[in-house]
Parts: sequence; structure tokens; C-alpha cells
Amino acid sequence: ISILQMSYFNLVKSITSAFRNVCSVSRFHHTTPGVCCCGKTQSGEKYTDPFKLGWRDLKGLYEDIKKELLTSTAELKEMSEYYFDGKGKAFRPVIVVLMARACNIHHNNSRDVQASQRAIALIAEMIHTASLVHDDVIDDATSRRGKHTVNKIWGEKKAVLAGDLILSAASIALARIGNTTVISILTQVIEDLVRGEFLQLGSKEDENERFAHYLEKTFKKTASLIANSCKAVSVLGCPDPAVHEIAYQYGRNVGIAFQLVDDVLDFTSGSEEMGKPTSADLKLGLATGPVLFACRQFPDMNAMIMRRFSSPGDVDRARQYVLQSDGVQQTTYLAQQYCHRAVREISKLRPSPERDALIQLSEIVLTREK
Ligand code: GRG
Repeated sequence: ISILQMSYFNLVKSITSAFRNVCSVSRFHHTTPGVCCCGKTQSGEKYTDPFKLGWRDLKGLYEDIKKELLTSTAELKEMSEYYFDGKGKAFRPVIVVLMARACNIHHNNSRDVQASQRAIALIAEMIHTASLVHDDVIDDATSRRGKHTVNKIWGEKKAVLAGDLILSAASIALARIGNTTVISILTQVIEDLVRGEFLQLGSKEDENERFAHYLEKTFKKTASLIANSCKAVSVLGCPDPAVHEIAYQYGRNVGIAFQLVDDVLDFTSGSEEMGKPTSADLKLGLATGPVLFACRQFPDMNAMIMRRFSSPGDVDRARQYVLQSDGVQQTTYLAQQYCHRAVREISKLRPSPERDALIQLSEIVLTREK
């Protein structure tokens, strides 16, 4: 049964039992049949870090993105280039090139990333960045990645246009690939991002509906881009629809886990590490996983959720409730379940260093601190 179809109570029950079975991510790695965890490449060379392996194909990523952004107006150029400074984690481009290689090897043992597949890595990072710029306008955010946001420096109107410019440059690069299937896969992401952001503007009264609403928003705002970028490179690298589904499901599950962990970090990490203020979600009126779980133990939180933490003291009280509850732990277990599914999916591909790096990446998603 998909998690989305489960009732809230079943969800909590299944998470509790999952915890008994899945004590740590590394444990399920070892129990995944047919998965090689030694980190050895076919040439005998060892990789230690999936990011290092991915970056082999991403050298010059930001320079190449800036070339796509060439524009006649100096200010628009400066604004649209602002976040392509190497300070982001580049999580999406790394997954994309690793997935490209894993699919190519699976299909015909080809070890090369095609130019069109590398272009998807750039496009994914550009769509991500455009959405960050617009998100900061919607949230009236003043800091991101430890620096001022575009809207804080240049104002809202220009920030919206800078986001639009990045998105249009991504669209031009996508059209240049010239594959209509890939175009429709990645334009679906743009629709999902907008719908996800729109879902976030609303709230649900019913507790069961609230969790489904949260997971749907999480898929659309975060996982769709990862899932569909993975699918796009699989389509370019391999004709088998079963492989496209594996790539999509890996990206979808890792993407949801990534956002669940992001929601946990908003409670557990300091603003220094995050490069932005913490409890940001509560301040925006958002009830994420840790709050929804905490609400089971502290029903007082229902009223706060309904008024979107708008009364004086709500944000601090809700934060305390979350930290006293097992909301953080439960959300982390849920993220582990999604990562487990991602590992199960990608393990269906033929073994390769890149496939194993994707498995390792799902562990990094769970243990990351920023
Ligand atoms: C303009 C395409 C477009 C969309 C408009 C505003 C909006 C609709 C969507 C917002 C989507 C959004 C910002 C989702 C949050 C995703 C997320 C987890 C961001 C943080 O990702 P990290 O941690 O960031 O990978 P870095 O800074 O490392 O790149």
C-alpha cells in the first residue's frame, strides 16, 4: 500500500513497526539483495564520496549555466547569476549525472554521460534556483545560503523577473535538446512546483487529510524535480520503460526523504549551519512532519495549526511541543522508509559504481546536517 493511501493512524503504526525492523540505514543497505557496498569500481579504483564521483561530469557546471544566462542588461545578469556561486549543495545535478551513468551502464555498458544528459543536470539546477528566487519573494525571506536573498538586495519586482529569466534560460536549453518526451517530463516539474507552492498556501482541518496534503505538497515542491530529472536522463540513455520507472521512483523516494529531513533540520539545526533562520516553517505558518506527528501527543497544537501559528507565543510553544514529542524521530523514520524504497528501486539496475553511489547518496540524505 502506498504511504499516500494509508490513513494517518496506519501510517504512525507502520512507522513504529518499521523502526523495529530498520534500525539504521546502513543495516538495510547490507540486507538489500544483490547490492554491492564495497565502493569498488570495476577498474578496482575506490570511490569514497558520491559527490566526488558525480563532479567528474560536472566540472564547469556554474560557468556553463552562466553562459546560458547571457543577457544584455548588466543588472539582470548580476541578479540571475547571483546563486550560481558554488555555495549550493548541487544535490540535483549530482544525482542526475550519477543516474545518467547508472542507466547508460545498465543499458549498454557505456561509461560516458551524453551531452544531452549533462544538459539535464544544468537545467535541473536552473529550475531549482528559479524556484528558490520566487520562493524567497513569496516568503519575504531575507537570507539564504548565508547571504542576502535576491529580493532583499534588489526588491521583489526585480527578483520575480530574475527568477523568470533563469526559468526561461532553462526552457531554451531544454528545447535545444530537441526531445519532446524529455520536454514534457521537465515541464511537468514546473507545473508541480507551482501547484506545490499553491498547496502550501492552504491548510486542511481534518487531521488525516492534513498528512496526505503534506505529502502531496512535499512531492510537488521537492521530489518532482528530482524524480523527473532522473527519468529524463534515463529516457535519453536507455529505451526500456522499466528503467525509466526505476529512475523516476528512485528520484521520487529520495526527493521526499530529502524534504522530510529538511523539515526536521528546521527544528534541529542552527541558523548558522542552515544559512537561513530556523523555525522558518512555523514562522511561515506551516505545519510540517515534526508538527503533524507532535500533534498526536499534544492535541493543543491543533488550534495553533489551524491559526497557522499566528497568535503571540505560538511559534515558541509549538517548537517546544515538537522538541518534547517524538515528532522529529517519527519524521526521520518516515524519511528512512522512503530512502529504503529508493535503494530497493535503484538496486534493480545492473551493478556499477554510480549505482552504488546513488545508494550511498540516500544515506547522505538522511544524515546530512544542512
Ligand atoms: C519559478 C519554477 C518556479 C516555481 C515557482 C516558488 C515556487 C513556484 C516553488 C518553490 C519550490 C521550492 C523552493 C521548494 C523547496 C525545495 C528545497 C528543499 C530547497 C532547498 O534545497 P537545497 O537544500 O538547497 O538543495 P541548496 O541551497 O543546497 O541548493
